Order: sequence, then C-alpha cells, then structure tokens
Amino acid sequence: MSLTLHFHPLASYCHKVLTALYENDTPFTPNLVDLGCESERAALLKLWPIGKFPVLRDDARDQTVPEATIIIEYLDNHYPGGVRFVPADTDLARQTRLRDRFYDLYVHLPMQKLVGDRLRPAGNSDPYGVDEAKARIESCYGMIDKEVATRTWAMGDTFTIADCAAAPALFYGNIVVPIGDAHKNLAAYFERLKARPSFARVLKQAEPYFAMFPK
Ligand SMILES: N[C@@H](CCC(=O)N[C@@H](CS)C(=O)NCC(=O)O)C(=O)O
Repeated sequence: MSLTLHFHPLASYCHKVLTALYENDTPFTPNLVDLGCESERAALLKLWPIGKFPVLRDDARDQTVPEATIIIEYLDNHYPGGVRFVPADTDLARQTRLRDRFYDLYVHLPMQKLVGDRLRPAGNSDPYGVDEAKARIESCYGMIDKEVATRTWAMGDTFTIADCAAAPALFYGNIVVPIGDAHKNLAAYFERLKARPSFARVLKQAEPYFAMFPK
C-alpha cells in the first residue's frame, strides 16, 4: 500500500479527504498525528513546513501532497475509483471547483475562526472577527439553501469534491452557527451528507475525540 494519510480524526479538513478516500474504498495507511507531541509535530513539519494536516504521502510515485483539495484532485487523477470528484467536462469542472472553494473559504475558514476564538487565552478574543465570521456563515447558509432546493448534492445528482468540502464545513459550522429551521433545504442537504456512508464513517471515527472540541 503506497498511500499514507497524515491526519487527525477530529480535524475538519482531514474529514474532507477521508470522505473521498472512503467513497472509493481507496487503500491507505492512516497515520494519526498528535500535534501536542513534539516529535509527531516535527515529523509533520518535515513533510509540509506549514504544519497543517491532512498530508498525503505516496511512496510509489514519490510525492508528498498537502492541502485537502489538492489531495482529492491527486487521488482523482492517480487513484481513480467509481466516484469521480471533478467532472471531465471543463465547464462543469470549473463550477465544481468553485463550489469547493466556496465551502472552504466562506464556510470552513470562518467556522475555524469561531472555533479558534474559543481556544484563545482569556482576554485575547476577537469579538469583531467573530461577528464577521458568523455573518459570513449565515449569508452562505442562505445561498446554499437556495442552491440545494432542487439538488441532491452540491452539484446536482452526482457526489463530487464539493460535497467532500461541504460535509465537514457544515458539520462543525452547524455547531458554532446552528443551521436552524429557517434553512430547510440546507438542513435536508446536511442530513443527506451525514447519512452518506463515507461521511458517516468519518464521523463515527471522530466520535471518541469529540470531547476535545472546545465548548
Ligand atoms: N488549507 C488547508 C487547511 C488545513 C487545516 O486548517 N488543518 C487544520 C486541521 S482541520 C490543522 O492542521 N490545524 C492545526 C494547526 O493549524 O496547527 C487544507 O485545505 O488542507
């Protein structure tokens, strides 16, 4: 088995890649990285000096691939399975990548801002930034609600990289900014994501670590 995923079961961007791996039953070796352990952090930094996971290592092709989106595209290109994450059609591919960017940049990152603020030392919180992040997520919920009114998945009938991006962004997003009753189509889409076997498996594996999530 040539693929190793350096990851943590609670980490939202790792959920994105795990969902893609499980969709196609792609064989890989999981390497759980405890960033609190100096040697494990140092090993991750050696692979990717930014020090964030997920990072995929492919020994067969001698490639180290960081960044969730790039990892999924790499898997799609070099280890394709039944589910293709980026469509071959160039226009559809562009629209799919835009959805992926949308979920990462405008839902996932503001969600991380809200979670990160809970971890800041007392007296160092950023109420202005927190309000901005909440407003961004709320405006995205409105956009998504309209989009998925007539779609099963983010791009229509087919599960893509955009859904891999949406699932963890909405899962943790819903904890910090509840989806609520006002966004019925989004709420239904979120339920479909949670019921998707690949993402359900990711959440099951994260369960033992949920107590680490900052209240
Ligand atoms: N842009 C990166 C973001 C990765 C990221 O933010 N990873 C978080 C976990 S979800 C992380 O490594 N956090 C630990 C840290 O920043 O020290 C991607 O898409 O993979």
